[in-house]
Amino acid sequence: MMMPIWRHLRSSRRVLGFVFVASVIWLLLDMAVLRMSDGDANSRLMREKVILEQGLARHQDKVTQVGLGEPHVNEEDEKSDRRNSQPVKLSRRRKKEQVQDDASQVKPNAVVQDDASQVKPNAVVQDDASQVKPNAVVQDDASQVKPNAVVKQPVGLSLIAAPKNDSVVLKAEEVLEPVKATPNISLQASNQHQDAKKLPGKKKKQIEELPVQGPRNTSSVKRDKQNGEILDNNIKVVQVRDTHSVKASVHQVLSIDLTAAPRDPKAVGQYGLAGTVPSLMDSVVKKRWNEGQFNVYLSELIPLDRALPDTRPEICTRNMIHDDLPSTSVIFCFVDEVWSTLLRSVHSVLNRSPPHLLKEIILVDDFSKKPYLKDNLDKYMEKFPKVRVIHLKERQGLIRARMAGAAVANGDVLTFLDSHVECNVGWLEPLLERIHTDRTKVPCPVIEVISDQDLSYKLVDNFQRGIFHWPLVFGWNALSDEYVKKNNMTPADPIRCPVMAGGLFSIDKKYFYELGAYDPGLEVWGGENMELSFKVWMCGGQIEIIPCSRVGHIFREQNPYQFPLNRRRTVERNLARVAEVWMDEYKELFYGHGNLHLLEKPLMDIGNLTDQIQQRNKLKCKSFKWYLDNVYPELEAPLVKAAGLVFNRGLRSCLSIQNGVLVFDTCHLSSQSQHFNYTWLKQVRQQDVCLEPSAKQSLLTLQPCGDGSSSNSHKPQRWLHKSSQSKLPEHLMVEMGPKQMCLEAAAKEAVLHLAPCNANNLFQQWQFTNYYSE
Ligand code: LR7
Ligand code: MN
Repeated sequence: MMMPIWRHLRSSRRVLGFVFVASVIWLLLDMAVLRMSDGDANSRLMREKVILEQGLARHQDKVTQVGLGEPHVNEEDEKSDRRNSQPVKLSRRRKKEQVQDDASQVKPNAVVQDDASQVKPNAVVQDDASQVKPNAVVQDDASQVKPNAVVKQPVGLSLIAAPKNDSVVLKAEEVLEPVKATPNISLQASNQHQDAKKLPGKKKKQIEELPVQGPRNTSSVKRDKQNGEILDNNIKVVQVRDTHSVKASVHQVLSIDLTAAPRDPKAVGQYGLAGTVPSLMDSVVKKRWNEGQFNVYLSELIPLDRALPDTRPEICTRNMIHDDLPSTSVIFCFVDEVWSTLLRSVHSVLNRSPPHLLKEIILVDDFSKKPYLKDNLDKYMEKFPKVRVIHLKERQGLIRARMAGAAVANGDVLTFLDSHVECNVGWLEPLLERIHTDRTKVPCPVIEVISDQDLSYKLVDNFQRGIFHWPLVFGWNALSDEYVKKNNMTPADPIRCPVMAGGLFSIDKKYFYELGAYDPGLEVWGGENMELSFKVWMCGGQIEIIPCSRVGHIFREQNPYQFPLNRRRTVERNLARVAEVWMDEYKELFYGHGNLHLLEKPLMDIGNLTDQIQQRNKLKCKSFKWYLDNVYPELEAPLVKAAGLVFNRGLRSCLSIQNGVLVFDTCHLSSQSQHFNYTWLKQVRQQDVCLEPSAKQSLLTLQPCGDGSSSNSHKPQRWLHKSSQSKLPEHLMVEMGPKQMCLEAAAKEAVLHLAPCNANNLFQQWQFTNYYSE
């Protein structure tokens, strides 16, 4: 009985042995096929990653020589490159040491590397995206883009690998304040950051100017001499150190950069250096400036795939990333964007994103007028199957244009970018990693500066966060040294931001829709960054800047496109919608800081807000007070400008309401009937009643307080007091028709009336007990 089983087992063993040997051969063959495969960059990437991991797992130091491939070659070259290439392509930019500024070496007249001429004049794909929001008419659905379109798949993919660290264990860490990116890593921050010269940032503009969001404090990036030497030898020497016990589900951040070995190292603007234009071209530069409100002429001289200095804090290159990150759709919306900058933006994504994470790039043309953004663009992009172009049939403004892009996106995550950016090495994974950790996180890259003048790429100061000043004006603010020290922060740790800049961020697609996306009532430009930030924070999410993700953006002094209505009014109206929906009683601070005119409804109709308010209630979002207390406690936000007793200097007694009548009384701090507030809407009020001049005589009455708008005839309740605009700051001044009148205590009868303003009259001078704001 036992024998047959034993024999059977023996033969099974043989079978097993055979199976094992066959598997090994199969595996080897498989690897060979994988290596031979000239398939997409994705499999190449995976292959190289596998090899990289194998190489790293050998527990011994070794030196690998790496040839630098060209970033863009044709298919034949690509194959031969593969045949000849070293099995492991590792490179590591020696960016930190021996930094040398040799911008002077850049040839001013380098050839423009725009290869649009090579584009095959192929069919233009047209379809309509039925999912797009009501008004956003979409013409083009690139999901139908021909799969066999010619793709110039760049080779020379190089994984910029840093030594792995044994002690690294990726933790699904939760956000405490401050956020620690990689809690178990303690490595030195990049010298480049520490050494970089700090250039004085441009001064913040006044709130009232409603500026295009301003430039940032930057340090100029200098040319990497080491990199230049490497290029000369065409060889890179990379130290690969010991590593083991890295969890199977994570890998070291991929630092893909197909531009790492540029074809023309001397090209204008190469490595993010400043470009120069011969002075005889000044007039052309000037003439073409208005096309984009930056140096459009120079931009055309710079390669579309120029290399950039890797500006990440060095520690970032050691970060561990989950293997199963969500994929993303990158959405660029644009109106009349300059050709070279739009294409440079797209190429920077294609060249520096892990292909398996980049589901697609969606270009939303917001009804541009420039002809080159129509067929030419479609044809150019046919070469890149991942790129889809959507032409809106009407101008929607950037907010609804983004929603049109989101509506047709197939990725798990939406990544929005402005259309004049350059994504830097390793930019994408750290963003997606944060969402993978927690889908309610909304990560933003560090936004670095591409100069509007010379298009140089400048890194910005560390530890900057996005904030706002009244009345909802975006700004940057550095975390204090004490804060950084106290919390033991490294330059790679995520930074919690009260608000985002607006243009560059990733968000889980489902979460974006759960939040109700953007308010579609926001027009053209502005305010949507506040809206999304408040919505995210108050409804349970978080906005963060991820220092290991860096993207350059051309900061401009003016918008280069038309606003269908006046720019200022458009932005004010958008902000008023945001304030009305999200800011509760604090909206008065928004109006009070120079926006009282927005309350005058006949002049400014901010539209219907029912859906937005319903959405907020549905999500049971927290109050604006909670937001201020927990997210942005540094903001000065007193609910009233002044409060307490209202003391008359002449009469030396205090205003009081007794039996519904205004009288004077001996001042008593404890007397509630003597307590008044001076509000942001300029009302002098006690509970719900407000001081208001009677229509006919110059006497005073108490009236229910209005909402501050003139439409319900409560404009007379506005009193000017302690105003910088007033020459009589101690007075309480009110507009009576064309003239201003002042509140005066009649000396004898101790009653109130209005009188022509008189600077020296003490009976017209008033003092509240406490002032919270000038
Ligand atoms: O009607 C329009 N339709 C569009 O498609 C108007 C604009 N756009 C496009 C435009 O082509 C561009 O790609 O929208 C994008 C943003 O417009 P910009 O570049 O004129 O804006 P900005 O960089 O001056 O402004 C910042 O604030 C805006 C407020 O609405 C947006 O949020 C921008 O995305 C945002 N940009 C950034 O956050 C980059 C860093 C700036 C800072 C600080
Ligand atoms: Mn922009």
